[in-house]
Amino acid sequence: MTSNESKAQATQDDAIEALMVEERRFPPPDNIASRANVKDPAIYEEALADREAYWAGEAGKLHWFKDWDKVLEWNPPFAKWFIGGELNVSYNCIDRHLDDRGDKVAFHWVGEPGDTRTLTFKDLYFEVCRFANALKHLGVRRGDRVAIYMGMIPELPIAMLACARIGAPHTVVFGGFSSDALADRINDTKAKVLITQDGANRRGQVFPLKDNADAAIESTPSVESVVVVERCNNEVTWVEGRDHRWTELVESQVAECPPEEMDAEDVLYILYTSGTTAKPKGIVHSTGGYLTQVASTHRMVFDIKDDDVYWCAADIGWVTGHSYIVYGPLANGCTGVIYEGTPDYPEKDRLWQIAEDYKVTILYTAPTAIRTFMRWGTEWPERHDLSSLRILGSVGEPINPEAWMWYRKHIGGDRCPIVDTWWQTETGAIMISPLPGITTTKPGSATFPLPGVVADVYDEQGESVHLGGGGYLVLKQPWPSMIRTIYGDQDRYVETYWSRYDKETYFAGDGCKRDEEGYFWLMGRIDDVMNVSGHRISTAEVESALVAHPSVAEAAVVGRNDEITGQAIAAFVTLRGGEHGDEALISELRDHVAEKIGKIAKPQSIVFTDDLPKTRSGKIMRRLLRDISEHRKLGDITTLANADIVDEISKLAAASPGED
Ligand code: 7RM
Repeated sequence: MTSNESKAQATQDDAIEALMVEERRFPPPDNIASRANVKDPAIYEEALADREAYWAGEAGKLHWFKDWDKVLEWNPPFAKWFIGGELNVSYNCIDRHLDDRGDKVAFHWVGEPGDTRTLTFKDLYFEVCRFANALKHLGVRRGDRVAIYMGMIPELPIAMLACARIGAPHTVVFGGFSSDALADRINDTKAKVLITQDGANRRGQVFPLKDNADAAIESTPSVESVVVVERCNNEVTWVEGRDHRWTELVESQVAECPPEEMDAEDVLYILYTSGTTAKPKGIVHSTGGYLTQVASTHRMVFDIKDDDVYWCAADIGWVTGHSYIVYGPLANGCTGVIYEGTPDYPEKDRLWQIAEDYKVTILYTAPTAIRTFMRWGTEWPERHDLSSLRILGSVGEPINPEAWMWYRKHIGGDRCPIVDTWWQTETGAIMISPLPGITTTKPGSATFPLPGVVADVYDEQGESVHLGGGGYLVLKQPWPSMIRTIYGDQDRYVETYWSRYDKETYFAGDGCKRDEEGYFWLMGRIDDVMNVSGHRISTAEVESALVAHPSVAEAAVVGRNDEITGQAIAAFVTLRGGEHGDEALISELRDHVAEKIGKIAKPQSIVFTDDLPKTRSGKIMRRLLRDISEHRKLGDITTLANADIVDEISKLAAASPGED
């Protein structure tokens, strides 16, 4: 990376200035390129020339009970895909693989305490059918909503697939959210049944899911029955008539349950995004369009072969788990790995142990996890044979070039392509990503929109910004797996996503720059963009510059109100391998940022901390750090993964005066 202070293109007109330049490039390795699922770059042109034909071709790889009459109906901002078509998601994920792959492993499951379970597609079929019948027995009918509040155990995907089988939209709530968060989501969907477990294993402790569920249900009149998986055998209170043990329920059910023939546009699920403020949004996903695009992108982006062992290490309660642990991989008949617990239990090499044990070939995780592994040091992956890996993926946040390089070297042995995949709960599936057999990657760039996806970067007025400039990411054409609405709030759907420019242009809310070669560089949420003396600077760039320093593992940067400059840059930094920071390191880091991107981006203050406040899916909560920096009363922190760190950071920040 080079310093680039006087970059001509970064004019004051840019909605967001693009300051850093990345020179490193990684073409696809021959062994991947020569046998890749997608080898011919002409696919981009072909898809662009006839998008509907392209997506119809992808949809045709699924099993449809009834063909669609029309590919797309676009009444902006409302899209319908594969109109008149009928299919069932659970049938596509399970039944149609039974003849050829009945005995193939669908999931290798690893419990945190060390117990394991293997489910073949045939096993999955029996489990899903029996539980689908159990749901029917509890009175769940097509169209009824079912809430799921569980940890990462096999019954979670089984429950989701059972819902899909009988046409009951599910809403999965992160096992780890509070009872209030659970109650809000149940009440918004008016779910009839809640599926949970006695407790969930988390870093050697039991997290009391059933207790939380009981507390939630006190204020959720819609819930008639609660299904409880016994996982931890912790003590729970029991309400006769309302509560049912999973094992007892399925015992009496037959292992056959005809799949409902669903309309392509029927709702598959509702998933709430933990919005930064106010009420969470219930993102509604469809059946046909959704499955088409998750299966298609999973096959292409991860280059899935029949003998792959694919591991998406996200939580199923996050959209990444829905699309790329459950629906996409199973639709492709792919073998997956699911791990119940935390990566540092019992030791910091747990993931590498599992990758070695199961000879994992594809690993998909988040930048926050990668930066945590960097902080723990290379000794942990070095203890294990990771030579089975062939492709690495990243999702959830901008990945700093340094983290990208570390991932490539220390996990991928310098041999695995990295696919940095940009997408959202709302997009349902990956939208911007390399294709591992075609795309030359650059560390930190999600590269290009996938075939069939039309993206652009706009300035304030809605003009496409010149190459080399920064602005706002937009999607200019509807796509099959797109959000259909916000549950119960159509106006908010239109207002949030389709009103910034016009009603045909989807506003993603992310800053983005494009370099001279047209590569997309995602720069984080626009609410996080700072304004320093009139320069619009993305937090992601300053964070990347900090993480490029050898002592730094992770950094979060926010703009704090400043009388002189409008905003001043406040940085929060965690150091690698238990290092401690002092005044000398603070000034070294400030100079380092100045050198990497320019004086304008020099943090005014730097606070060293052991951890950063993060959501459950690992996204840094910059809003909270802004509140801390500006000494405001802190808002709701219940959706935080590590709420205890907030106190510590507040104390440190109070004790640290800013420099000029
Ligand atoms: C899949 C997921 C969506 C937001 C999105 C971005 C950020 C996700 C990347 C990324 C840069 C990436 N769904 N984001 N992936 N930023 N590069 N590869 O994360 O709904 O939970 O979040 O996450 O800001 O808008 S999500």
